[in-house]
Amino acid sequence: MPRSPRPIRVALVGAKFMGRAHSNAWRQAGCFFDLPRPVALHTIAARNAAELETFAAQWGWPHTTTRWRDLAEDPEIDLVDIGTPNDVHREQAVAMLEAGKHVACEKPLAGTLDDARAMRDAAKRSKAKTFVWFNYRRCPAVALAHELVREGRLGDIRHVRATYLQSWGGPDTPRVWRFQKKRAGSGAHGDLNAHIVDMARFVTGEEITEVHGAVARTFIKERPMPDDGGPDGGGALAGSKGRKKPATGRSDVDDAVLFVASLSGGATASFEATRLAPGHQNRNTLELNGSKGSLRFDFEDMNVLWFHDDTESPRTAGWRRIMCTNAAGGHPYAENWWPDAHVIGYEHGFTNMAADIVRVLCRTKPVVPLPDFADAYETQRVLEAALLSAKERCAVRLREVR
Ligand code: SOE
Repeated sequence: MPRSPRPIRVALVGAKFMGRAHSNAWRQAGCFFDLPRPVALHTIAARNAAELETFAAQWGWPHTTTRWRDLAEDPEIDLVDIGTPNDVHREQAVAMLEAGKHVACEKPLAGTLDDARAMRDAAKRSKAKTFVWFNYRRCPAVALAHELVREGRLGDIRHVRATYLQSWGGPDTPRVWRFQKKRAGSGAHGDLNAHIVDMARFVTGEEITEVHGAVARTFIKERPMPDDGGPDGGGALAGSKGRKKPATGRSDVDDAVLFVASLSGGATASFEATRLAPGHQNRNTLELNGSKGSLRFDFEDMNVLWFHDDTESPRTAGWRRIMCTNAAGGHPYAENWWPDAHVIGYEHGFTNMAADIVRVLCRTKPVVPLPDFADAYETQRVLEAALLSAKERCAVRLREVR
């Protein structure tokens, strides 16, 4: 009877929104993917002891600790997954890398470029592997876009148009950590532009070379303090409708950042992130126009990729709506989920990513490339260049931001 391979034992720091998304992903990966080694949920670490026990029981974490440093000292843990606010990514990731643990960290890599650089350098010094949860790369439609560009179906890329429009940041939303510069580093910019900058780099395979101009806005400067007694208040998207009116606190981060840039292949690019676009709940969109065609993606219709093949005769050319769920058609991840057009959702991108992390740890190929700390650092440089451009009201070349 062949011995079953030793499981990859995972620990997770953080039991809020990303704690749920990641717990689900680690639990589901082995169910929907035929992986070289199984995943074992080992320990969940979070600050609030009462919440922790409930979370552990609900999600099946056998061990708990309120001291995240315990994870570095536990020889039974192979990978530590960091799902905490941006300001503690560096401390936690560096400690785990120095203890020889593999690290998967939520995006953005960090709240500041300095912290991100320290994380990148710690990863360089370590033999362990690193990953950053840019989960939208693993929407099948985005992964297909990546493949089509690589196959040359768009030709030379001329324009990238990316937006990430949300609307949860209204005046009733409490001053959770995402509205505190010292915790988050920036607001919608680091939270949302991080995703679309990564997607643009991933799908085009090119780097941003210059930010020509950026504008940052904080429309709501005072927010109700979270009334749950904790320093961070409710989850990321918690509203406060109906709550008693607590004191207010200053929001010192952007509610929106827009910027225009150039890509290394010569394309123009525009990026817009906001938490104040009523009518758009999680509208993460990307459009590419190339010399041979165009493609566009909208996360709010996440199973579909629109493709226009401009080499077709004008008699039949037009936007093609590709439902990216066809296993026989080789759509990324389609064979792991449901029959054609039995669509998948937000959480499946995380499960796809957990499966690809296991594949990389077992030295097998992920379906599409996974961002490590060095890759995510390139996105962080772009975020920093845009903030500099907005602050100094000038163009910023990426070579000036190291
Ligand atoms: C809040 O803006 C948020 O939860 C982001 O932090 C996530 O990365 C995004 O996937 C959904 O919205």
